Amino acid sequence: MTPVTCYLGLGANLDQPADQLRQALSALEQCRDIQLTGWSSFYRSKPVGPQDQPDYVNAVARIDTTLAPLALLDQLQAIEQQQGRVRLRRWGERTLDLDILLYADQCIDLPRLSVPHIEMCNRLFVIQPLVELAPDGRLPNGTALSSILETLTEQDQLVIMTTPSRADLLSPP
Ligand code: PH2
Ligand code: MG
Ligand code: MG
Repeated sequence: MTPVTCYLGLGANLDQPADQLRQALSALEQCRDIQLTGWSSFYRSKPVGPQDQPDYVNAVARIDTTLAPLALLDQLQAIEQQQGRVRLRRWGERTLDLDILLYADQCIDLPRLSVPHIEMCNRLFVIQPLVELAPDGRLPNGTALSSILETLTEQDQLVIMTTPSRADLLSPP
């Protein structure tokens, strides 16, 4: 299979969340069937959903992969488990969340997987890093990602954090 380009959402708010994201990038880089071709800045964001939980760290990664969508999802869930994923409640705190945002220009509607990610267009913490990484990107229906960003101005601003370089992925912090 020829590799396709995908965008992944990364989020964490437990157990040193920035380090959870750094470790997740490192794990992606080490997958045989995945090439990590870039990632956005790390952003600190206020929780969407229950407010009695810590702030999140969010980012978006770009990969090229030969994995089919569900095989990619299996791989991402394996990384979540390796990093001891804890998920206490819906919209609640978690050690690591890896979501497939975009898979080439495909629309996927399966019980386990909806792509484009169902909530992404409503969430500044997804769209801002995504536009940073893919300023000219579009949804499969042709909508420009930058035009979605303009609709999310009323949400709490994100704070840019220190972001690992490729060299940082290999060495512990
Ligand atoms: N993830 C959630 C619920 N709320 N809020 C922010 N800011 N970032 C997230 O990644 C997030 C959230 C559950 O997936
Ligand atoms: Mg999520
Ligand atoms: Mg998820």
